[in-house]
Amino acid sequence: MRRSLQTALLLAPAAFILAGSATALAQNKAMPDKSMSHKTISDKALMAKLQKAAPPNVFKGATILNMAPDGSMKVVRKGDNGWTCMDPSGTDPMCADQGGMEWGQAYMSHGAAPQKLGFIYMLRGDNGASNTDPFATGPTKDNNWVKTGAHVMIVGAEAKGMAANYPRSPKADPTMPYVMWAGTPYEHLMLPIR
Ligand SMILES: [Cu+2]
Repeated sequence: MRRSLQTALLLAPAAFILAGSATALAQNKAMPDKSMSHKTISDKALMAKLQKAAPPNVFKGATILNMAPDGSMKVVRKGDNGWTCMDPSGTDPMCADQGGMEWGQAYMSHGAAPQKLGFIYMLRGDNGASNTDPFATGPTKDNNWVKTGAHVMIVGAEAKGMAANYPRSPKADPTMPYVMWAGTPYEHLMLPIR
């Protein structure tokens, strides 16, 4: 990984998440958020959560990122298999490949999705998300909040053609494959696995 990319990655306030307001994310972009202190967990507790977020061998060789109190991501363990595991929101442990990481960074900075395919494991499920507003931070009566169990995500601009073949309704059925954030630059395929 090039140094510049790695640095940008480590300074990311909270990959993919729904923590912090959209405005705060837009203002901070790649800078740690000094205005609020983030909830942190020990590296050991984090490892236990991440271990079950992906198949054992994916986790075993992955780079592990933990969030510092200032919101920056620090490397707990440097991996060698191309995967990165983290739980920036504290409730959504995940492991992403390189394309998945680039997509997450694009999302956080409100930038264009990379012209790639990315893959993200979330085998412990998520804590819920608006299916229509990528930057919603909690359920409202009209933001189509949906909670999905164990799943994988196909992300990136290259996933668009594939996503066209799956349900794009604002009201998702999370027991079947569906498109999250349809019609936004961050639309992606959600694939429940049990
Ligand atoms: Cu997910």
